[in-house]
Amino acid sequence: MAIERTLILIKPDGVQRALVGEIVNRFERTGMKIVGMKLMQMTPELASQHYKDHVGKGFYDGLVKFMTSSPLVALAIEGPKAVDNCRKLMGKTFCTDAVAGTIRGDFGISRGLNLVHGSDSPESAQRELGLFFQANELLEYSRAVDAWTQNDEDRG
Ligand code: DAT
Ligand code: MG
Repeated sequence: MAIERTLILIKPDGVQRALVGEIVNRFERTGMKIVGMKLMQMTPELASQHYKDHVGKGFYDGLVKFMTSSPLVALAIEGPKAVDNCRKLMGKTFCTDAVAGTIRGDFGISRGLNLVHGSDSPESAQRELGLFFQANELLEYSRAVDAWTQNDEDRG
């Protein structure tokens, strides 16, 4: 299965609500690997690059105001089909639509305050990871547990 990397952001509401550990755990416990992680504050410039596809939409100014209002945590997550797998764990865009068991369904009750961002394709993941991380901030390392989480071809 293709090993991918994806960008996850724990948005300002997640940090303010002290849900960083809980949300990291949702991704980590699947067996996916954290290959980059930092607490940072998003600038309006970074927001406009990150959300370039939403520039000009009605919700854009509110989105940027929210995303730049307080620190966020950027994560680079690696694993088999990491992009879709992370989106599955996050749930639907608006917490009001997200089902129980997903991050947005379990921890959110609003529309826009939806706790997490996750890249929506391997191409956007590559672009977005480049916005948030320098090349030397993304680490390559193996873990003993990888053999138990990623390799299901020779399990007998
Ligand atoms: P997602 O975060 O699920 O990938 P998106 O990329 O379509 O969703 O939108 C980015 C963020 O913008 C989303 O997390 C919340 C906000 N947003 C999107 N559509 C919106 C809308 N119609 N009204 C208010 N906020 C919206
Ligand atoms: Mg999106």
